[in-house]
Amino acid sequence: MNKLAEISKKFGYEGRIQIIGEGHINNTYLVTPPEGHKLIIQKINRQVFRKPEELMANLVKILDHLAQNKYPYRLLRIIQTISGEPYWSDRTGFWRALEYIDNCSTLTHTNDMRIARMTAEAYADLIKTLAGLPPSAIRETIPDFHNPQKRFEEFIDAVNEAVDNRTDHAGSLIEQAMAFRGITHQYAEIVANMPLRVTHNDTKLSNILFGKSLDKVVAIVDFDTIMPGYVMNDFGDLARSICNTGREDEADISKVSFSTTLFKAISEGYVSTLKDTLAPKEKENLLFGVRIIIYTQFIRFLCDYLIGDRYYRITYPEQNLNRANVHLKLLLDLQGKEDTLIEIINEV
Ligand code: GN1
Ligand code: MG
Repeated sequence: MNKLAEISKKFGYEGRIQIIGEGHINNTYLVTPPEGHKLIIQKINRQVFRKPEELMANLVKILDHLAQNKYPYRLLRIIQTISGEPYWSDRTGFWRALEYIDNCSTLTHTNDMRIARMTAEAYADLIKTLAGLPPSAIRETIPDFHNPQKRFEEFIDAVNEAVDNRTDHAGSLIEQAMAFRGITHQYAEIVANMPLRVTHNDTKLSNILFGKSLDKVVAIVDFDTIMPGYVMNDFGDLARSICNTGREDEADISKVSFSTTLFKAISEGYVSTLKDTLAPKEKENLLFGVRIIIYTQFIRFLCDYLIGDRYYRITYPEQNLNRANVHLKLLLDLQGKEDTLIEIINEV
């Protein structure tokens, strides 16, 4: 029996197994039995999530909290192994299973204001419902995940340890990453007295399950990086994902720009949902969150390209270079549109 079928059996499921999802880190499979419910099995990447047991303990707490606090979307139920464990761990890896929510659509990209707004409202609803869960109750699944200063240090190491002739190839990107470095100091000042709360930390469009006809949000998925964080980072990553007029790894850079109309849609959705939840300092720095997350993602992709693609899954050789390039373009475009964006965010 092949390994995946064997793992699936540990959770009491047998059936057709296929790879699904858009994730860059974990491996996700769908098990379709001849009849009855389908199952998701995931192999957690232990290089990235060093303590998957803590990740699972977080997940249990988060799901419980949401279930008990009128969370308006469906939750992914954890499916235990037949011997009643919340996961299966062996020589081949750390495996967990989740209930599959059928009849949904996912998107990696949109130019529809309604979808942008719905997505923003959903991620804002999550923040709102998690507001009652103390950050100290949740472990950091990846330490310094959104710490731009740490990311910058990693980037400098990557420049020094770069493989092949990748520093030549990425010369102008490296220069730009250095030129924007001041933003990491600004971040440190801003977060010095910013409230910590429990945040999602990976608020991209593809982590939303919509109804088949894209009429509503059914569920938010990928709770693995839910941990103590700053709301501006969630808003920033949402903007990075939704407002990009191109794909995350767009090779034709002329297709990439930061859409102010989509920004207006997500700002309205996010702020209207959270107006009574957020502190003034959190509201004031939402736009800074966009800048810092786009910068951080830029150097994270660049870093991985330089060290030889060891972190993110790639499907073709220069994908991480493309991803970095896209984020630099977004950062530059954002700079040019700063006044309009300030106006939009102040208005909402
Ligand atoms: C990774 O694996 P996935 O696709 O859920 C990454 C996020 C990035 C995202 C970019 C643990 O998320 O931080 O924003 O790629 N997750 C981790 O698409 O590094
Ligand atoms: Mg993720």
